[in-house]
Amino acid sequence: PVRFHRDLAHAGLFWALVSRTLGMDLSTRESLLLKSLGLSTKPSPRSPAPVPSVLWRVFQKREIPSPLSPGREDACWVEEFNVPGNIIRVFNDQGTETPMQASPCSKRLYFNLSVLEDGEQLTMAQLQLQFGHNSYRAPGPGQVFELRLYRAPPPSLRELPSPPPSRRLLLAQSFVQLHKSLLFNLTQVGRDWRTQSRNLGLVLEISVSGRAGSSALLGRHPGNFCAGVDSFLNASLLVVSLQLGQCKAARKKRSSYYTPVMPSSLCKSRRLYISFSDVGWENWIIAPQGYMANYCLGECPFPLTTELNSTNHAILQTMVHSLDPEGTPQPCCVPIRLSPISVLFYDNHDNVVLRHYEDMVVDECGCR
Ligand SMILES: *[C@@H]1O[C@H](CO)[C@@H](O)[C@H](O)[C@H]1NC(C)=O
Ligand SMILES: *[C@@H]1O[C@H](CO)[C@@H](O)[C@H](O)[C@H]1NC(C)=O
Ligand SMILES: *[C@@H]1O[C@H](CO)[C@@H](O)[C@H](O)[C@H]1NC(C)=O
Ligand SMILES: CC(=O)N[C@H]1CO[C@H](CO)[C@@H](O)[C@@H]1O
Repeated sequence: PVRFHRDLAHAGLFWALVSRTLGMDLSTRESLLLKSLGLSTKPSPRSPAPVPSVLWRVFQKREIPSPLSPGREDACWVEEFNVPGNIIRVFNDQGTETPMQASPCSKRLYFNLSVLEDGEQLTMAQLQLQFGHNSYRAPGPGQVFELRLYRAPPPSLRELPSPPPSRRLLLAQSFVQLHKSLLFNLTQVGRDWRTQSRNLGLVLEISVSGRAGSSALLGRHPGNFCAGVDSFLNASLLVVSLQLGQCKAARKKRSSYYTPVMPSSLCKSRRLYISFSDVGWENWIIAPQGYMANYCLGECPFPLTTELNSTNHAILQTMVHSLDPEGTPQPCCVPIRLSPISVLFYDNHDNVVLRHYEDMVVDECGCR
């Protein structure tokens, strides 16, 4: 007999394997699987951005836990940023249709956070501005770049004589050069976008000021500079969130990736490698390419021994089964200890996501 825990991702995978034999059609199987991974449809990235190096770092650290901190591995804590979380998304700027405007150079930024589910708690949001050149130096001596970030104002109605639209300054900072990459803490803004359900985006302004006079614009060709900055500027928002229901207490990582192969019909964990390309997911799952998921199979015969990790109930059930094989089934061989994995993938909007999934690997089986 097979029992399903449909809220478990692993059960989703197991269900897919079993349903193959039950003749369930492919699309139903696949949508069950995707649902258990928190996705509505199968992503098909159109113009996927490169995976940010910070996500590779977090992913690799989870794959190969540091020997310096054994046992300190907590799936719902992101060590790199020192915040709670089990999902990390990198949103690409979608405000690119509006080109950079001159005088002062300004650019609209927009990040669509609506993919965050209601149960997710946003624990961090960080804006990253990347400049293509290693640095832009301010045009004159004593001059600096002034970078201002505003919440975008609501769109003005054309019929009314427009008062200057109200926009709120979030931060203002000066830089002697615009470095390769600048990071800004937008955690509060990200939270507001979610709770007030009104995300109008941001306005980024870059100007030059300093000794040469506050009105000094960007050199002799402000327009050119702005066009240049637009083509050399990429904005993205890294968001960490925590889905409480999917967090279990920290515990030890599985000790080995494989279970010994011993011919036996008794209940135990069997090796099963799930390859994401076998299920046709290789174009949106970035890493891993597959993993050792394992499964439980075997008899739970009378008399049950302690090796079979049986409960008192299971022991009684085998006794009744031995007396009445027709009326009472044997106990089931089921997972009793599962461990998590992390998956790096593109979601339905080409954002890069690193998500931690509980209960993806069978570590131990038992008769229940
Ligand atoms: C944000 O994404 C959702 C789908 O997740 C979509 O329905 C919505 O229209 C998007 N909003 C904007 C302003 O693009
Ligand atoms: C911006 O992103 C595009 C697309 O991923 C990439 O080709 C380009 O090199 C990036 N530019 C910078 C300045 O990082
Ligand atoms: C970022 O901002 C949030 C909310 O204002 C604050 O709680 C958090 O400590 C800040 N993080 C850093 C690294 O400064
Ligand atoms: C949870 C538990 O009791 N696990 C045990 C199941 O059986 C194996 C094999 O005897 C033990 O190693 C586990 O500790």
